Amino acid sequence: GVRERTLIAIKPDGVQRRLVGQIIQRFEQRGFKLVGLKMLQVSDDLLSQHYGQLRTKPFYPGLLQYMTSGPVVAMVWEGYKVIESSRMMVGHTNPAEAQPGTVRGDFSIHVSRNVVHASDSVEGAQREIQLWFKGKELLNWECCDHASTFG
Ligand code: YYY
Ligand code: MG
Repeated sequence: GVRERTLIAIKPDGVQRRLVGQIIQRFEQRGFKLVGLKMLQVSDDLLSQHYGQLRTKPFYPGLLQYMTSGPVVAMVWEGYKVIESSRMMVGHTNPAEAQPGTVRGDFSIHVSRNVVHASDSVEGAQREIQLWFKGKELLNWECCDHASTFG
């Protein structure tokens, strides 16, 4: 829907490689609305809930180590079909298979350092947003060109 929301997180490699600005720019430019933003050191507890379904995968220990190796920039973006659109903007999980023009296709070569997270479904997005953000950290706002904001 129009008010759909998704969790986008710039992973430690994205922060360390100074890609935060370029990634945010892509979502602003597309026309999505930023409704939540914070930088955090992710805890093992948060990660094990976030990636719970991957617990039995061989790459899981490495994934946890990577995701806790430095700060992450977590964001909630809102807009029409933002979940599907942002998955396309982020690109294939494995950067070697990601199209040029996607974040992973432009900035990454390996699945273990794929720069960014994006929720993959309506249910997943709701679950992840609740996990990463408190309700009061998400802000509703209207653009300065919206009639309701005119004085
Ligand atoms: O949603 P997405 O990030 O594109 O992929 P997932 O299948 O949810 O896996 C989450 C995360 O796990 C992925 O972004 C990198 C890591 N990973 C990995 O290190 N090696 C794999 N073979 C698959 C996933
Ligand atoms: Mg996923």
